[in-house]
Amino acid sequence: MIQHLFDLTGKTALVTGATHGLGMAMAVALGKSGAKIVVNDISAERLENARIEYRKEGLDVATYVFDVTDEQKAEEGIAKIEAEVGPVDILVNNAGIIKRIPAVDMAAADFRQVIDIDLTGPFIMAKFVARSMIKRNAGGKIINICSMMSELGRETVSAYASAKGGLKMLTRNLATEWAKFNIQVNGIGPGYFATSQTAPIRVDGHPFNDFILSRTPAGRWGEPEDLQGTVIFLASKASDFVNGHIVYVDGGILASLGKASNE
Ligand code: NAP
Ligand code: GCO
Repeated sequence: MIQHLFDLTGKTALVTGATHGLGMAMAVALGKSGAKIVVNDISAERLENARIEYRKEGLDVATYVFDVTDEQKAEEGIAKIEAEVGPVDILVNNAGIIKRIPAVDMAAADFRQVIDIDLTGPFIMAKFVARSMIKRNAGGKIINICSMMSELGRETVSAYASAKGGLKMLTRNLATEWAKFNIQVNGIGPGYFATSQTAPIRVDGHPFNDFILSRTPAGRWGEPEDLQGTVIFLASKASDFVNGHIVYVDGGILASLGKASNE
């Protein structure tokens, strides 16, 4: 059956920052497609709470707490996962933060922290996972969670846009470097999604909420479940000849100039 192209049975998928939000939705999709799920986060408490939520979805996940920006802890964490759960076949670099601060007011330390978590962290994780894939001659899938800000700027998110723009190019570069090892490195670029990260700008009546509803041709915020088909595609055999591609799941934002306010 053609569905075998999307079957992840026997695979192990590691999703960073997946105690809620987009990461959890993607991890659930990969788990329901047959993969063994490993969830990372920076908070042991949120990992424990998330385990309960995953169980409600019928998934018994493994959890590992470490900071993706800490190279030694990340290397140790991945080694522990591979020893206790099994080799990582699929990595989803989902962990990320945003700081909404006007550039003229942003401290370099704040800028650096966003770059560290949103760009350096994915590099660190991809490096150690790919090192193992290459050593095992196993191939694999690496999926980086990019953003509309990989393509567009907007006020107050200079660090985040720089990180996510860099993550698009890191995706293309690693795809180039590792394709010969049968490792496909791609990205997902979500539009504007209803999660805790966007909660402050999504409240009813908030000007940005109204803006996004008019700027998105689909006329709604994305729901985390809207990413599930795309992450299964990029994690499965179905994308074995897809390299360095960012799949934008944005309700049409990047396709559209937008509409006049009186339309
Ligand atoms: P979120 O709710 O803020 O979740 C981010 C997750 O990353 C949290 O679980 C957080 O852990 C974890 N995290 C933060 N720093 C970490 C670190 N150093 N090491 C390990 N984990 C860390 O965000 P989201 O809305 O689900 O977004 C997930 C990803 O999609 C992010 O990369 C974001 O930039 C991207 N994205 C989001 C949207 C959107 O509209 N929501 C659109 C495009 C792209 P704690 O909660 O324990 O701190
Ligand atoms: C913002 C939002 C966005 C989304 C996402 C869009 O403040 O503009 O948080 O950055 O999180 O990245 O794709």
